[in-house]
Amino acid sequence: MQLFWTPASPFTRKVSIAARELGLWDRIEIRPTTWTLDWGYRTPAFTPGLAEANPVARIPTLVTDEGIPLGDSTLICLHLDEVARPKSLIPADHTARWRMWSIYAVADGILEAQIAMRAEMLRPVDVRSESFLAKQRERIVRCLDALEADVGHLAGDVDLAQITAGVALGYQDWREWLFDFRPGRPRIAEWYAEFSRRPAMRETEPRETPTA
Ligand SMILES: N[C@@H](CCC(=O)N[C@@H](CS)C(=O)NCC(=O)O)C(=O)O
Repeated sequence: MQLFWTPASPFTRKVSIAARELGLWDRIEIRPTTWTLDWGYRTPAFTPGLAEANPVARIPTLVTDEGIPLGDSTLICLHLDEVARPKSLIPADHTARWRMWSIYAVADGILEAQIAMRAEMLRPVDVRSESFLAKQRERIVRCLDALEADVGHLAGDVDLAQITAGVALGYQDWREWLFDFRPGRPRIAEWYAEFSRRPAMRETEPRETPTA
């Protein structure tokens, strides 16, 4: 398997953690990609091979052992989970599984809002939309409040919802233009303090992506 990757992307971090938790990381060849800082508002010069594998030209993109490109982190996690069986990050029980996917979608919504904000923050200040940024911030607040209310379901064996929530909270901490999620949310603050100690979380702490 080959993974088009950067150290900054939260969607890529999700996949990188899932692969580690499933014991598959060593089976993946990493294809580092570079991104010029204008990627948020114009087509950048793509790292060779990325757009050829995935015309959407986003990361993460995984090329499976069969040569099938998968250009979406959820699909990649599903693929890795299938390859790793009997290990799994998806609960077997019907209700637990759909509870997990429900929380996963909320945490993934935070990632989408964070990356939409990142793209907007990369635009020149005079064309940046404050109302667009505020809308994303309000979405993040709603989703964080939902995670706070649902923290009891972020328990037990590690799963894809826990991983995605951990990545979302980690990104919130990393970017200085995002707010501290902890005030008023003591339960996810405590949960994250514990979850972020996992080796897979420590090994994937975000760093700036090279531009060339
Ligand atoms: N839904 C996709 C989102 C992937 C995504 O937005 N990736 C960002 C980096 S975090 C990207 O490659 N952006 C480049 C662009 O939009 O040009 C997933 O889950 O993989």
